[in-house]
Amino acid sequence: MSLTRTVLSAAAALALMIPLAGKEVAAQYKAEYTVSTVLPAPFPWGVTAEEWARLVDERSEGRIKLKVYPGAQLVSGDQTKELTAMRQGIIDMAVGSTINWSPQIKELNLFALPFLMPDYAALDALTQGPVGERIFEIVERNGVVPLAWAENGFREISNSKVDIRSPEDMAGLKIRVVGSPLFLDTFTALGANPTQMSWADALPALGTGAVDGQENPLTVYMASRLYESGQTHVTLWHYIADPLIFAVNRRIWESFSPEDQELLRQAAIDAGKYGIEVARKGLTGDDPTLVRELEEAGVTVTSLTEEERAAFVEATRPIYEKWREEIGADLVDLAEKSIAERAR
Ligand code: X2X
Repeated sequence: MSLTRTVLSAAAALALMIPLAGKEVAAQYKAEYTVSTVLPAPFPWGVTAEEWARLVDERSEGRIKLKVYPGAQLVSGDQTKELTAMRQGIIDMAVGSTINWSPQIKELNLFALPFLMPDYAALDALTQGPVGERIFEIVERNGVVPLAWAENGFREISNSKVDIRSPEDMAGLKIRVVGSPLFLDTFTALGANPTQMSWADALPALGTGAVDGQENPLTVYMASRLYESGQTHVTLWHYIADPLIFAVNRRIWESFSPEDQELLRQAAIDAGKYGIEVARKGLTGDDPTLVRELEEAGVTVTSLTEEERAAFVEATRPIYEKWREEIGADLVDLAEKSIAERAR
């Protein structure tokens, strides 16, 4: 009897499964996947994420829908919680900055080592070379699946008080930084007074003068119109650059068919390439339009001579050495080697 019942229920289960198995795999997919970013379009970061969503929609013929949630709103603006939330499945996907994920993945501090990367070729040598591969393995070990690189950009410093040409000029300046310990070390070593806050809190703090300055790519400075918040002194010191990583929660990733995984990955690679072009537009030697626009907006733009730059490098060297150990000397060595051998 009990055997019959078992057989019957097994048959019933099988009968239930058949229509499922016959259906499109897509039926198991979510109607929409959340994609977290900090900055929205028209910032290059938001543009990059939107392009990913557009490509995925187009290439899947509407089967897979990604929806971008900027402002780190899925973690109430607390951008340094984004990775953890994605790992836990509160967020499905993200296009995230290495800075914001570095409190959880210490190796990502590599990109925030002061004056490690002198130019775009150096940044590319890291993300597109063995360092990038190793970092993706580490990210994957940390519970999310990385797909491709994009870019926020080289971070320049602005403030409301002085033209910064030397670390001495930064004495006592209250500078807003992201909530990542390496930034506190760097700005303290430079004699400034760093204060950690999210980007959401930074804008009002700059507006009221509660803080004197901030550091972000010029694209971010311009799109946020920081010159209207009294940030009229900008120094182009290119001290660090933050790449962006496209990533997916592991369980969500595994729910996709291999073909759709490939579709998502290729769309991320293509959106990343496009996003990097957008992030660099107007900021290269061939096309310095963005720098001109800053000057036209009444901003004093300071470029450093080799000697002036050297003083900043020297002042931050102990921090670089301290963090070499934190990040892992092997990885930093590999990065230095990749940069020394970069194609130019
Ligand atoms: O908070 C910042 O400075 C920003 C927008 O650049 C990042 O999310 C790293």
